[in-house]
Amino acid sequence: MCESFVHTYVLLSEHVKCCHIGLPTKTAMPRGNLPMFKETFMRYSTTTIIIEISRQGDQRHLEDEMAPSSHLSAPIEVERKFIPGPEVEKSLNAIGAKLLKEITFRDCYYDSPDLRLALADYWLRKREDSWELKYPPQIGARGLTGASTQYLEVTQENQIICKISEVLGVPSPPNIEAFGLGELASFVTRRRRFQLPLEESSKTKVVVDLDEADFGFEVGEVEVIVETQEEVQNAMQKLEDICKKLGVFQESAVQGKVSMFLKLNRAEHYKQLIEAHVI
Ligand code: V4E
Repeated sequence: MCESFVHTYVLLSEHVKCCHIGLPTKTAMPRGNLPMFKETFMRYSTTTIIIEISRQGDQRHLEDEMAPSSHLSAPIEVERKFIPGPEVEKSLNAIGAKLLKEITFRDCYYDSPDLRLALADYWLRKREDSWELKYPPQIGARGLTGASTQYLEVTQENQIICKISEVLGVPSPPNIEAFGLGELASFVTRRRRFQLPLEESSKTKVVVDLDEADFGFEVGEVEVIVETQEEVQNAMQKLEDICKKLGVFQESAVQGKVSMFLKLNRAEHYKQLIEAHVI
């Protein structure tokens, strides 16, 4: 239950109207009636709730995150990593990929001393000045399937706090720093992002990132974003086909930057995560 998030909405509104499957639609709840509001949503917290802030005429979606062990419905990032050979840029050109941008950023990953986040496959990082959390879309499942991964990525601090406090089993603090987590990894990436031409009859954008980390490691990644779990399998097949077209297909999973950083700099942590089949 994420109280701070509920507060934000309730206190902003004069009347909070809620529509919910199984609830009478447009039930008006007067400002300040937090106990009743909470009780109602605790009982009906498994599907989407729409909260309408009547004074602002503003409609927002508050997804199932209010249930203690549920997930937000955010877009799913489906990715496949590869080792970028010397020919990969030529292959990208040959299939009509366009360089979208070149960026450089520092990622700092944070965790508890006993790696409770990473062991649950939750990855909290600060990319430059912005917090980001990646975690598997299905509760209790890993993000890695075969050589592809699927993760949700949330960037709103209140949502990140909810998720982290759930995983750590602690109350939500006022900000992310107050969890008191330590730095797990820190490195700079130079990224070149390419966009592949849209296929006929498909709206799915495919991007390829070529990353160079400052500790002397290079990795590539093909990525698509999908909206639902039903689309993940097709997306994984698409990534496999693209890797084959680019001549970078490898059957087994390719290590990412964090994994390699830990191998080189935090051997104990690396061993622990390998043994737990998280990386
Ligand atoms: C998810 C994850 C980690 C966090 C870093 O994620 P990654 O996609 O490798 O980083 P990056 O910089 O490409 O993020 P983006 O900019 O695309 O959001 S560290 C380990 N994992 C899990 C994991 C795994 N078990 N296996 C593989 C192949 N990748 C990631």
